[in-house]
Amino acid sequence: MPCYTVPLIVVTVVYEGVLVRFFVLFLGLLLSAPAWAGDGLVVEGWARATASKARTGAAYLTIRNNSAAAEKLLSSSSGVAKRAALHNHTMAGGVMKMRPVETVEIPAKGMVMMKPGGLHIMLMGLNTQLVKGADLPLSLTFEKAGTIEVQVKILGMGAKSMHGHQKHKN
Ligand SMILES: [Cu+2]
Repeated sequence: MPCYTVPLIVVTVVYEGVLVRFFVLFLGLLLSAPAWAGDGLVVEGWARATASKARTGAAYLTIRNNSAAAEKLLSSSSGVAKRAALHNHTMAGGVMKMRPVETVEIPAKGMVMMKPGGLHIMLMGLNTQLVKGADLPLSLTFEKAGTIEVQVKILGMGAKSMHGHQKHKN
């Protein structure tokens, strides 16, 4: 079908950029596949890139609980930091404060989404820079699922003033 072939090539050339972008997007989707899935839990997440000398960082998880029983995130740790503590931001007297939280409950058939300004995993005593594009290893201990190892993508630094982490005391 030569009459179809020529327009097809033209269309392909014109849309090549778009196609490449779709391909990259598709790859991106593949890369952003859940960091861990099993036992009714699906864990995804990201961390924020840090400056070279930074000693603290933050990671944010989205945890889906597809089971009929509530689950609890009890603790976290990372090979690249002395501590990886569960933290939350709360408003106290009109001031945003960071507080450690004991556990993070993920309701049955529900989810928890950590995000800047809210729940996060606070990385303290970083022994390496969190470089954009690299993976951050996290070890997460759940009440029922036990300890699982995940790798989350390190994204750009974004808004630097979002957290008061610089003032954070270990
Ligand atoms: Cu924090």
